[in-house]
Amino acid sequence: MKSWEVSLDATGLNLAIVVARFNHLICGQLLEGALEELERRGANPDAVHVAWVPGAFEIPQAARALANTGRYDAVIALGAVIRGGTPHFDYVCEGVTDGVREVMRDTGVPVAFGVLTCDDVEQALARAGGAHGNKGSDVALAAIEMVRLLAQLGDPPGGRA
Ligand code: INI
Repeated sequence: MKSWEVSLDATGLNLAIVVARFNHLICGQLLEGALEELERRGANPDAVHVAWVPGAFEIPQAARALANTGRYDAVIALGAVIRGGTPHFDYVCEGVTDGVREVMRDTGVPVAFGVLTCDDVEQALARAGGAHGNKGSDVALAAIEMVRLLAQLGDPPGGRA
């Protein structure tokens, strides 16, 4: 059995981050986590471009536009949807998850999904630099991993026998 060995080095990558302003405190912390992780992994800060959008529902449209430029190896989507008393939560969650999946399917550009879907602000804060870590940092790693993996899949793992 052989597996592809994937580096988590972000050196030389061009990355776009789409981040929602809605629930700004939480999203700001997700963004900070993602930027710190990318820098730790060797990304050039000038090669990381951030697009703010009003809310999570708008993330897929911006992610698609960025992916279609052909300039970015991956897009990182960051947002926080918090359950209220109406079905709005479900529609926003469905819109952003379906939308991001369609962008990946249609463009082939990896889009890391860092949109929190939580019952309350406490759950979201715990995942935006609190007790459960920082989802922004986690999905930054996922983006790097997918770029590196996709670049290798045309060749067999371990090189040609
Ligand atoms: N957008 C979010 O990112 N998080 C939310 O929790 C949220 N809630 O609860 O309503 C939310 N709504 C706004 C939505 O994403 C759009 O920006 C808006 O509907 C305009 O299209």
